[in-house]
Amino acid sequence: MQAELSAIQEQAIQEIQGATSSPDLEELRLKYFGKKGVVTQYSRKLGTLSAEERPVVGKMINTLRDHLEEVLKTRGQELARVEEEAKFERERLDVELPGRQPRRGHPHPLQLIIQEITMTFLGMGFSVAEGPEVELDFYNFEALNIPAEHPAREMHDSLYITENTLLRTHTSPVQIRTMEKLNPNPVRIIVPGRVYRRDALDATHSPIFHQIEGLLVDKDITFGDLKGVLTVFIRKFFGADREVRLRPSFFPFTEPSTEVDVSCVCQGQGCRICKNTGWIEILGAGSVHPKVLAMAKYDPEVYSGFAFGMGVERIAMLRYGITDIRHFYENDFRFLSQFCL
Ligand code: FA5
Repeated sequence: MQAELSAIQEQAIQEIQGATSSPDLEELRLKYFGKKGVVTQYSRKLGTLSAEERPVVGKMINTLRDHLEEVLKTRGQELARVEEEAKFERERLDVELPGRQPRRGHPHPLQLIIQEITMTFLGMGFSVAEGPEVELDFYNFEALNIPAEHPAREMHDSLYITENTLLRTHTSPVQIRTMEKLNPNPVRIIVPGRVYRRDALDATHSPIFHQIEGLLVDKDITFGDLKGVLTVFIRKFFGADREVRLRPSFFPFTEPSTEVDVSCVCQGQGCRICKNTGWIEILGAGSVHPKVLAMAKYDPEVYSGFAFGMGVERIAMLRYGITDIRHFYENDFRFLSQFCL
């Protein structure tokens, strides 16, 4: 039996030291010490031995058990260390790696233009007013001296919601709404906002675009004040060397009316931007029509004023040299990221 036990010990040590993982080692532990394990079987046989043999064999089995348990423990520790190292390697985290930067947002180029224009007028004492985009026919047309059947309604291809409500075709209705609110105080407002027209989308037209309206109403306001304010704005926005030109025009809500041109960067040499004219049209304006003042219950004998309105997209196109209005709405990151501050 001693020889048998020695053979078992030799084989068990070989197997234990050859184990390559903790589960393999556990299997070997069961093979030798489990309920039906090799060493366990020998312990059970002790009862069948004679009284002289029993202590001798019992001692041999105990020695074998102690030895194998020691070898199992040592191998178990070795494997645990190797496995832990492998786990660390697998899960290694480089805490010094620079993180992924979230992409920073920035204002849309149209917002940049609106902000810049608004700031210029705030500096001249104007304040910002707003009005609804879904507007009553009364404010969009009637109160601005554009009665039903007036040919000027055709200039604005409108999107009606009901017979009486439409998506505003310009920011001018805010003139009336603000005058109603502030009456009889003076008015000095700038109105940035979105407007809607049944225009087909092309390089210079969009069915949804932005305008900035201006309105100043007080006593003794003249056409000269309009020219002065617009000249300050244009030189600040386009450059100190720019000239301003007023051409006669027509709007039902201003009298007299004018279209305002700014001299081109080519300084009259003629270029593609100004179509070789040396001038670029940027806004419509005029003295507030007495009928419009009266509609908002300002006495035209006492009060006078001026108003102007400009298309933000067209001004942004001039400022940034953009040749197609559609770039503003397509949200192409390659385009938008050029306006990152
Ligand atoms: C008006 O809308 C007047 N309310 C402006 C005004 C206000 C005049 C106060 C006098 C006093 P007009 O229809 O011309 O005017 O439009 C003003 C500007 O909006 C145009 O000069 C142009 O720059 C811009 N615009 C007009 N239609 C479109 C469009 N479909 N897409 C982009 N911009 C447009």
